[in-house]
This record gives sequence, C-alpha cells and structure tokens, in this order.
Amino acid sequence: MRQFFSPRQLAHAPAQELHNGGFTAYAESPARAEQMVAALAGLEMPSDHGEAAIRAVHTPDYLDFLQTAPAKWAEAGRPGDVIGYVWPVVGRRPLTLNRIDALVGQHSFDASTPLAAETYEAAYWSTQSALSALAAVQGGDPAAFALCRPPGHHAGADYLGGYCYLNTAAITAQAALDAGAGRVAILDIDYHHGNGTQDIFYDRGDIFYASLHADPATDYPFYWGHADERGAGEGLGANLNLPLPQGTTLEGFRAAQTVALDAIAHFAPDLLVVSFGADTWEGDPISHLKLTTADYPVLAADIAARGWPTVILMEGGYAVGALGGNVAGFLGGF
Ligand code: OKP
Ligand code: ZN
Repeated sequence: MRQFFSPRQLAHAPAQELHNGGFTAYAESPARAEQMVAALAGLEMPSDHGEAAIRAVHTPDYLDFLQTAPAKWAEAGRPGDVIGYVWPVVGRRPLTLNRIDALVGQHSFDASTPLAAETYEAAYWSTQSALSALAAVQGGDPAAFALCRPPGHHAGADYLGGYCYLNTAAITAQAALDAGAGRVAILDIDYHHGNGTQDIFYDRGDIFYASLHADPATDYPFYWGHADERGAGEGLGANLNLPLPQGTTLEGFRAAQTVALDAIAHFAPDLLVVSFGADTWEGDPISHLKLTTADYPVLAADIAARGWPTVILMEGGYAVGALGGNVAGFLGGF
C-alpha cells in the first residue's frame, strides 16, 4: 500500500515535558518517525493539499494561536517552548485575553505538549501526509498509510494536548465527507482515548467514532473515554468507547475490536479511518497493555477483512526500537 511522510514533520522537537511531577525527555521525539522511516520501504512525499481541510475542523482563533504563540512566548522573555500553567477549570466564556499564559490555557488541556516555533509546520505536513493517503484511496486504492507525526487524536477543534496539535483523523474524515462521502467511520486503536476526535464529532451523525483504549479511570486522558459517552443530539449512538483494563492481551483486545467493527458495519461507512497507535505494545514505556509484535498483523487482517476503503494514520507508540517493526507488521497484515 502507498505510504506518505514528509521530512518537514521532523522539525518539531520539544526538549522536555512535564511527566508525573518532573521534567523528562519528550516521548514524542523525531527519533520515533526516523525509526519508522527506516523500517518502511517506499515512503512517498505528500502533496500539498493546502489549509482548507484543516480550517474545516479547527477554529480560526486556535490556528492563529498555534502560529503566533511561540513568538509571543519569546517576547514575554520565556525560555524554551510554550507551555501552560493555568487552565479555565470552571468552564469557558468568551473572554478576549491577550497574555500568552491565558491563551495557552484557553487552547490546551495538559502540560505535556510544548508548542515550538517549528510545531505548526510539522503538524501541517502531518495533515498533508494524511490527506495524501486519503487521495490515494479516493483514487481507487483499497488502503493507504500516512506516517503522521506529530499525532492528532487528542487535539480538539480549539485545543492541543497529548502531543497533538492538528487532528489528522478528524481532518481526513471531514475532507472525505466534503469530497462526497456520505458516512465515515473512525476506528481508534491507540492505547489512549482520542478525546479530540470524539469531541469534534460528538454531535454528528455522519461520522461514527469507535475507540479501544486503556480505561480512563486509570489512564490519560482521564476526563474522556468512559463507556457512557455515546454522543449527543444527532450523534447519539455514533460514539462508542470500549475501555480496557491494563494488562489486556490480544484475546481481549481482538474481541473488543470485533465489537467495534461490528458496530461500524451496522453504521455502513463509505470510508474507514484508522487511528493506529503502537503504544499498545507490551514494552511501551508509558503504556500498560500487553500486545506482542506478532499480534499486529492479526488485528490488521481483521480490519482489512471488512473490505472498507481504509486510510490508516499513525498516532502513538513510544518504544522507539520496536516501533518500525510493529508498524510494518500491522501494514503487512492489512
Ligand atoms: C499521545 B498518544 C502521564 C503523561 C501522559 C501524554 C500521553 C499522550 C499520548 N504522566 N502524557 O495518544 O499516544
Ligand atoms: Zn497513545
């Protein structure tokens, strides 16, 4: 299958993140992408599809923030990358604030996602890789892969978080609808719940979001991903969360994926977008599921067997040495 990646996605390289009370090396490093590039043969450069598909998902204020906050941060005399320290827990009302720290609080939900001057460019090309994979499938290929990095599924319409800035899966799904698809399903099999994707489409009936993830009662992002979040309004019933206990192996994961695939089959999509994370692997340094390298082809074959045109997008996976093998295994199984 065709696979897309731009070296411009490497420019984003924050030094550190706040993790469990201290600063540690940034887990979502350029080395992740470099290791996947080394393991995958025949990666192609994405075409530039422009900003329209990004603007169809993210708000103008947020996109302006992503592009101007690093300079404001430097003007305020701050060292390093933009990072928040105050959030509007009580809820948001339409305040017009200018101080950089207030803007960060309005447009983020964690302190583990630094924003650097190079971030927008890298995130932009991550979305172009996704849109190029979509174009391949629209052109008749049964499936295509985008090595998205930075990842996307935690980013909402107007917020960043979880190493994500632009929601590649949401942008791809919306672009498919705007190009004429009637119904799009998103299957999220990253270790973490894709809160941004869920939020963006929560009240939409034309996009089905199904996610397998570590139970948010024990795992990031905590405030989303619970089984009772089923969508709202026209979207009621078009959101399916399948939280899994830490330690889940192939047996439990595969059974849950079958539940998700059956629900998607009932929805009858014209296109499937897969948010694929390899942080479900047993050796992942920040995660606690127990999939083995041999499990990825099995899971991918189960998805492929449904026969939907499929765009596969990379999300997480932090065991850098094993990442390429796990991704190649998944794509090979598909
Ligand atoms: C992004 B993706 C816990 C820090 C959590 C954020 C994890 C983001 C994962 N102390 N850091 O879904 O793989
Ligand atoms: Zn993840």
